[in-house]
Amino acid sequence: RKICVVGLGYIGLPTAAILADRGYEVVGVDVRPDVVATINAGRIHVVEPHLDTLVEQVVREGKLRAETSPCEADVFFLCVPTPITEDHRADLSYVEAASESIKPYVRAGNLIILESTSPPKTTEDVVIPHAVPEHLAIGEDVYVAHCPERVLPGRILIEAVENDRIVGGMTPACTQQVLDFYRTFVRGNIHATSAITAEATKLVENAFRDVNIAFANELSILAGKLGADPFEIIELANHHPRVNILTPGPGVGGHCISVDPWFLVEAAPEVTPLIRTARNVNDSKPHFVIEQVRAAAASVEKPVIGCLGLAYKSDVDDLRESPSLEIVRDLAGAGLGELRVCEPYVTAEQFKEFPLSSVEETIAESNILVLLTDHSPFRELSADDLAGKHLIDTRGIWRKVMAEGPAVRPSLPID
Ligand code: SAJ
Repeated sequence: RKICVVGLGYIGLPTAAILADRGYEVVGVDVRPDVVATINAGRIHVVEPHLDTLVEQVVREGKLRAETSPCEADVFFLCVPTPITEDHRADLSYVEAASESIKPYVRAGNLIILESTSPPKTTEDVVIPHAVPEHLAIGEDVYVAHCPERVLPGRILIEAVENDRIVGGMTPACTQQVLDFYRTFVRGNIHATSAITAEATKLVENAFRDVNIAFANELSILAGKLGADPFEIIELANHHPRVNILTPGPGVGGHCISVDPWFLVEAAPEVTPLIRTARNVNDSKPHFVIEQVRAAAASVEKPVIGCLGLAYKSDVDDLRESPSLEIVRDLAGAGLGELRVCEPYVTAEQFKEFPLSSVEETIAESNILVLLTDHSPFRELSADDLAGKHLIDTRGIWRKVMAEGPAVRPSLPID
């Protein structure tokens, strides 16, 4: 079977490489010629553990090649971005363009699979009218389904194969055909449903996480007001057998959890006040962190603010929608003192917006340390490294070090 994967980003490229490794002939399509050239040279343009060696191997073996436009195939995957606009509405222009691009090549017997996280009814209202030629009947000639990706960045190659999957077809025949195909490369269970349910389920998963992180973030601000340590409260509460609170942070980033809940709000604004409020709570957390830094800077003679981490979460290099980066940008504009910026997973060539300092330089030169991303190198700092600094630890990774080590001044509560 020949497979055409449209969109070679964080989801499409691993998917294409896994399918090629399973023995399929795979053509990956991307509108960016530089991405196509990189992949055809056996290299990759995204950072994901082990993806480089897999792509190198399947390209060398001739099982994967990249093109700037689609071709005839038995199975089409759509793996393109579904961002939101400034006013939190879904931008489906990439899904529409990708669907249009395969239409001239779609034949009887083909499978069309939308993997992009999408608002309810996208498969029916966008993919089908734009991708399926009018003379072909859905569920008889072509089989169309939504099978949302559920992989965690940093573990994509494992989770793409091991995770349970949901296949939501436009008709039961569509579901069955696509499900049989996923069985050839997925080890997790595969659950059959309708397209609309699959679309909603994926969004609900990410909204669930967003709402729970919002609870932790709200709690962290509340605890500060009470003069208590939010991380201690959460640790203690989580000893209860039916309580499992997530970890507060500087806000929620990445291109999934900070985006997808808005698709549910847009679909039914009048009945989703909780989901909307959670989004707003998480989006406002960077502002709270900046106020903490402002209070600390006011208490130091010549503030040098060391910002640790720009990525949206630990041990990845991904800066998309990162609250850490948003905070550093705002601090740079706020003029509270000198700034040092440390991001060990990004090089100066990759990121030119701020000069980057090493961990050692940042610690040595700063009197205020703002922990924004819980990367491993920051977890390994000792009480001696942190001694005498104002610590604003948005992720609670230094609590134990502070409790055991020499006297350090805790971060300031905000009125
Ligand atoms: N975060 C916290 N506190 C926590 C957990 C996370 O502040 O306790 C923050 C992170 O620092 C980060 C953001 O939330 O800024 C999101 O990180 P994440 O690790 O929760 O999730 P993502 O965005 O990397 O991947 C999510 C996953 N969804 C769920 O776990 C429900 C993944 O399985 C999805 O495939 C992915 O979204 C996606 O593509 O939709």
